[in-house]
Amino acid sequence: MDDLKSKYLSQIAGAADESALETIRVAAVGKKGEVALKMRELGKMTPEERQLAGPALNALKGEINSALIAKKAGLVDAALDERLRTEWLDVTLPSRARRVGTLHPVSQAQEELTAIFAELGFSVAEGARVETDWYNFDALNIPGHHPARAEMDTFYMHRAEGDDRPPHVLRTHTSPVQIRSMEKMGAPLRIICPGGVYRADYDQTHTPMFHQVEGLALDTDISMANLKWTLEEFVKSFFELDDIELRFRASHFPFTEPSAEVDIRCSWKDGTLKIGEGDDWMEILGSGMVHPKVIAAGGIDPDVYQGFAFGIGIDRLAMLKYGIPDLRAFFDSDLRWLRHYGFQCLDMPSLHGGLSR
Ligand code: 2NM
Repeated sequence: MDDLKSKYLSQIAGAADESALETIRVAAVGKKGEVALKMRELGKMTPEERQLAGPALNALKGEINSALIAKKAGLVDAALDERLRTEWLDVTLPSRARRVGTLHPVSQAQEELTAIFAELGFSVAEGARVETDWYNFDALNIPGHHPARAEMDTFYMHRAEGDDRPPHVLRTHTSPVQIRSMEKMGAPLRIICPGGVYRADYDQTHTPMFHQVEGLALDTDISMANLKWTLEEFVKSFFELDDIELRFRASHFPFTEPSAEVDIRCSWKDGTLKIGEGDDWMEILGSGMVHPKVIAAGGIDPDVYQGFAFGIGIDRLAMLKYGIPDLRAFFDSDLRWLRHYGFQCLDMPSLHGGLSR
């Protein structure tokens, strides 16, 4: 019995896991285990022998069972310790950036320029992309016969059969939003209107849908000087340059008088464009003092209020700032292109946080 006891207690002590322990349990104290076999021999003993062997076997069974229970508890503890050691997690670590998609360069540029103009006191106004011809053309001093209507390559929406009203158009610029804002909010007014616009034009540098931001500042004492300063501040901030030089070239738009196209100083060396220095100029936007007829169309008295306006192509700004060579790739929805040129969605640009990190 002492042999049995030392054999099983040492086996139990050496068991590596719960299944080894179970094998030992079955062999030692199971129904057909060694202790049970010994108990069956009690019947062949004399009463005196049995009186000694019976309690001794019971005690052995109890000792083995106790050892099994204690060992099992030890193994469970060890297993838990091992899990705690290997599955350890530092919950104070920053979360891992997970790519669920990227922000399109046009959206990134739009967020950046919105942050810049917000700092200059401009709020954002948005509107529908389907407009009446009045808001898209007439209110902007572009009457029906005006060549600008044809030049704009407008997309016209069909009216129902027998409906003789003029057709709706896909807006060719975001100016209709500015007219509607003048009607709604009156003057003084400082807004930018970013968004998609449409012109029937498709080649290397034109897509039928592109993005524009137009700005409008109306007050009782606005001049070209305010326009010039505002645009210089914007261009400096957007391209993150301390020194930029703008060139205002006389131009013509139906909705502004006087009008100016604005160029930025740049250089082309070895096929790479550098903005802010060099001997070249590149046109980046159109601008001017809002035509009195346009102010009146917005329901505001042009004898009291005057203002400046400007229009910039967001897609081209994005190409220039992020070094994207091909405009048409902007609208291909190619995931590899988006992963390459896209921005992290949660990195919202701000002047204090940095525009494009
Ligand atoms: C440009 C150039 C010059 C412009 C005018 C207006 C409005 F609605 F206020 F009259 N918004 N934007 C404007 C002026 C746009 O784009 C090249």
